Amino acid sequence: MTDKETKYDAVIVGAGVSGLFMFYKLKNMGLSVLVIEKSDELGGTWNWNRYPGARCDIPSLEYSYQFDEELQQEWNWSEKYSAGPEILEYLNHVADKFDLKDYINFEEEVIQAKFNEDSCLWSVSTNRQKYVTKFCIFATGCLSIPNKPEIPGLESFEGELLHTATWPREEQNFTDKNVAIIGTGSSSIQTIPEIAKDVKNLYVFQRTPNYSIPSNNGPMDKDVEAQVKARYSEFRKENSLNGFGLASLSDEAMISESDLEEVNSQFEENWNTSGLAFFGGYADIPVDVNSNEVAANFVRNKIKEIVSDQETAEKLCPKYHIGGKRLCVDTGYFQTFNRENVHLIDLNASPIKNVNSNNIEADQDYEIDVLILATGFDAMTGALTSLDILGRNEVNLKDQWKEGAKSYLGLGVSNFPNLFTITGPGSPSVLSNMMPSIEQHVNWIADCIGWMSENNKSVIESTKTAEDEWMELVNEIADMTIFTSTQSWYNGSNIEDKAKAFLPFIGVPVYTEKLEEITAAEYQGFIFDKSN
Ligand code: N01
Repeated sequence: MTDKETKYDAVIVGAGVSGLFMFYKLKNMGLSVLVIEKSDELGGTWNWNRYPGARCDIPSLEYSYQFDEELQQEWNWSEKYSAGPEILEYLNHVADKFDLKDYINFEEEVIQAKFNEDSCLWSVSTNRQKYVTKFCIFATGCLSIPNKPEIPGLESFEGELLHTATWPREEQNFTDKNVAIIGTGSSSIQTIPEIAKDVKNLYVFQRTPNYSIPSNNGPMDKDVEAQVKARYSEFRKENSLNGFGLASLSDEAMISESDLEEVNSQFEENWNTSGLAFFGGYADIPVDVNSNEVAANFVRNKIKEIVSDQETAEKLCPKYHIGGKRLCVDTGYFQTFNRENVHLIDLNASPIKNVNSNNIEADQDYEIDVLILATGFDAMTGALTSLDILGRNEVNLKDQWKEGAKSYLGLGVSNFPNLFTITGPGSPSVLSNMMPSIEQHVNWIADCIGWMSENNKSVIESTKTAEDEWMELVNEIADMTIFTSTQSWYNGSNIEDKAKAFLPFIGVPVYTEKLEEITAAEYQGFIFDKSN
């Protein structure tokens, strides 16, 4: 660390989808801004998760920025759902078009951010140097800290050990190799059909099965693209009025009020067309356990139709409410279990006893060359609690959040003045289309900073009362749904020692309405220039 301290108006941590747009906004406001990025490339999620089959499960025409009309008109996606490399290409195009790259400090890692109560400035320390900034903005993502669970004997494995969330850039050659994969969440469900094509044997170690809906992906329909582009802003607006902020999730019909035969035929159509939107096909799937069970049963029956071996099919059928864990979208996942070289191992019946230099011991010994961890993330808070972020009285954010993360609107945290989080806990984030949710937060933060400047305010901070009441509301809404009844990364259940608290705000339109009300009331719940 050098003594050199460079002063900025804002430091943005992370150069993914949110960091790039945040930088664009503040740069255009004439602020001095630094972006610090750990990797040597931009792209966040899409830079790190380069496993075969990585693909966005939100349609390409929705998973894209809307802040610039020329950008959204000029970019053409090749498929209905974009693969990771194409999204990376798009983000690089955005960075080039708006001249963002030269201002990003790549391969620099933030270690500590500390608020100085006398100067009301943040000191941000990295592996290279120290910066001083008025605003500190964490654009660190909701799913960016890989979960590496303790698996007995893992350290003694001598083959190739990979994690889907830190996949190497070089192409991996699995031809004729015995490969094991632990975990069956979205990442695994996307990569298994790809990896299975080349390997000698693929051993899938499953603790909990997942519901997955076929993506029905294909080349971009040029007519659909033209129709959307002709009315892009209305299309975006309509989507933002749906519960999860996605197109075609607005059906008002209830299973509880419908004829079951009709429901099943509608499900059949949704199965063949909709992907994630399957969950929104009926308005009561997220809130009524009986209706949820009808949808869950439809998917279980599909699994049993697709998978030839009924013992395997039964193991692949989830027993919890559909949607309780993040719904997955796949390209031929269940079909892959009909291949002779793919084997499902149920960890509930026979847990992993040990990993040795070249095998995994469970119900039997599995000799392997490659072990892939597809074990997910320390979601929503991990990227913030893995750093030392010190606020007033040097309180550490990780200590303040020990009993559960609390944030006001997912944007600000009490005791942490002039610190903003993009899609933080308590905002729709992971239960919405991340792209517009990110844009909503970035626009809000930029407007707030502009408003502060116009109104001679130097320091903004949310109050503890506002934050407590907000998180109560988050939980009240969640308790009306099936989301809290399942162990998932939404509520911290996947990480030992993490507080079990439900973190996303359910309902994009309600969230937007509240955010607008609070802003119109001159940032109600925030205080400005609090004396020390
Ligand atoms: O992670 P996960 P993911 N022993 O947490 C298992 C987004 N995403 O990387 O359920 C054995 O879902 C764990 O088992 P269990 C998307 O939001 C988006 O797959 O805890 N198994 C589970 O099966 C997604 O939801 C896209 O019992 C262990 C798996 O590992 C989120 O990222 C694509 C274990 C982890 O599943 C996370 O998905 C991919 C252990 N000790 C991902 N520990 C898009 O398309 C954990 N597991 C945008």
